[in-house]
Amino acid sequence: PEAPSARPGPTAPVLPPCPDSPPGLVGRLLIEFTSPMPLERVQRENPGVLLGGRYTPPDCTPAQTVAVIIPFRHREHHLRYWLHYLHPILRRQRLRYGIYVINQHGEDTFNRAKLLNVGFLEALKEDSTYNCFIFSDVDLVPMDDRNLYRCGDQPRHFAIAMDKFGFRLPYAGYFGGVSGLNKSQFLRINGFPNEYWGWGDWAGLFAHPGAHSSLAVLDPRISLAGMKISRPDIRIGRYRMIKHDRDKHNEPNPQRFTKIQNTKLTMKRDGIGSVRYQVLEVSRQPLFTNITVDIGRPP
Ligand code: UD2
Ligand code: MN
Repeated sequence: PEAPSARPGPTAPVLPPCPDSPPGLVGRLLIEFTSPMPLERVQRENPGVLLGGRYTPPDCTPAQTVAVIIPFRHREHHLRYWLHYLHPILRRQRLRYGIYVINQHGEDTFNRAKLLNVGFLEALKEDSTYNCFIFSDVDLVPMDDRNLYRCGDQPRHFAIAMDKFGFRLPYAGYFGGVSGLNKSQFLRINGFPNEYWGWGDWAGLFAHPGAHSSLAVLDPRISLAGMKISRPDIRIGRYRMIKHDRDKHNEPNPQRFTKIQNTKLTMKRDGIGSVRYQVLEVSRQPLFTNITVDIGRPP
């Protein structure tokens, strides 16, 4: 019989720290989105994941506790693929983690960045030991498990080589898709803006092709805070995005370019320190925690 090693107490063995490079990673992965993915199957395949989508390695003590935050509305079929692929990857990476799906209530304009702010605060309410926050689109799956979902001494950009961009970085300051900051980095940039409604938020302002060069400093919050983006090797940071049309109520925001230029003026007052919202429901599902939230609507 197994020893109750997970239970705290005077007799619980102290597990060694998790290794920097986890053994048992497989490298390049085959990722495809052809046949539908029933949630029951994903649950069956991930018995070690605890209620709410929590996981702790059984054989070592990780240095960080990672909250994965997913902005969400009406993408259930994408979420099932995401859970199917990501749980085994994160497990192999020997992470202590939790999955938070931040579901925007209602049909007003979508606001990805504000949902991410909500995710940061709500994850910390669930577990104050979270010290690494990874913000991921629901439709992005890494193609290589050596792309470690951890935080470092600079903000980390994970999704650097996407199939839809020909597996290249679309432009130098690109920080979209999947990115991670530790708690102090996140607070240093005052989180994300709450005022970018619609498509083209802070993290992905690559909106018009050809304008990339003029938008090369796209994450002014990070550079204004004196930090630099860290990235994996281009051969490892590869991703597949599930093909999709633009959602309803997520139209490109025509003010996105002027807004980003004003970041220097607005970032102190608009961010994690000023986010207003109302949590409508927290529900712990077998593979993730769903937090449904009313974030209001654009003025
Ligand atoms: C790009 C960026 C994304 C973000 C966005 C601009 C990449 C790979 N991704 O994504 O990070 O900067 O541009 O806002 O560069 N979502 C819902 N329901 C909705 C609308 C959005 O769940 O109705 C969520 C979902 O997690 C989705 C994410 O928001 O993956 C980004 O929206 P998108 O996938 O429509 O935008 P996309 O692919 O152009
Ligand atoms: Mn997408």
